Amino acid sequence: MKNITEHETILPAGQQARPDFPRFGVQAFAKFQAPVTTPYALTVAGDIPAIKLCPEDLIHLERVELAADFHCVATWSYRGVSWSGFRFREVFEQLVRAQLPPNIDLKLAVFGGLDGYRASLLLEDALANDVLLADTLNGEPLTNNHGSPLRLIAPAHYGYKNVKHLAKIDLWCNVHSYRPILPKFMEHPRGRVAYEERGRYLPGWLLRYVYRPLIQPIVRHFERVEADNAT
Ligand SMILES: Nc1nc2c(c(=O)[nH]1)N[C@H]1C(S)=C(S)[C@@H](COP(=O)(O)O)O[C@H]1N2
Ligand SMILES: [Mo]
Repeated sequence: MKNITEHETILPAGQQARPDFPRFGVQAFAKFQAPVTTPYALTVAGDIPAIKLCPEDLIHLERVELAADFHCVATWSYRGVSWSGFRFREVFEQLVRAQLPPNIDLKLAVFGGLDGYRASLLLEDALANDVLLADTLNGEPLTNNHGSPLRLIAPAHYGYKNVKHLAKIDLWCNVHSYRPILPKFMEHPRGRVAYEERGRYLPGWLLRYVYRPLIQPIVRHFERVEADNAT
């Protein structure tokens, strides 16, 4: 098992630490519950012949442990969370690349969740050393709250790029082959935390003030739905 630690001592611009790690995201998907007993089935498609991957395919890859801070675009950060899983790069190089037509120039990876959520990364960003398909959080299998059975972890990118309940990865040659699920202004093509790429059109520092008041209502909404699900 390989270890990567990416814990920053100073929080990135505009971020504030939270003591807890809330379930967060698009409120329309709050009711979603991942099936508990079914193992993941990941379809890789797009401009390439579709490939289906299951846990038995990934188990042969090197398992990587990653300790990193998690930064939501709405300005909360949860520090020092530990994930384990497989590098997306390994999955791409060892399980996908061999099946590709020669000279194909893939540029974009679109990650889709079982709940209908999706987000994109430039393929170049997705192939970074610290981008994982994670199946554990702090040594335990992922729970529904944090994206069971498998989620994307890209710690250099805002939380909204870290797709939970991963079911599909579409690889495209054209970066425009993608209809964002979020309103377009909210989705930056890269979403890098270090450059405060919170959204398109508006500067990151301005979006801090737009998003920050939404944190508490969204966290409460997810908590309420979870309480209802439990009863
Ligand atoms: N499938 C799915 N993935 C998602 C979301 C979502 O609504 N559905 N929300 C995103 C957002 S905005 C954030 S901040 C993180 C939150 O992850 P957490 O619930 O583990 O804190 O998940 C991201 N991935
Ligand atoms: Mo977020």
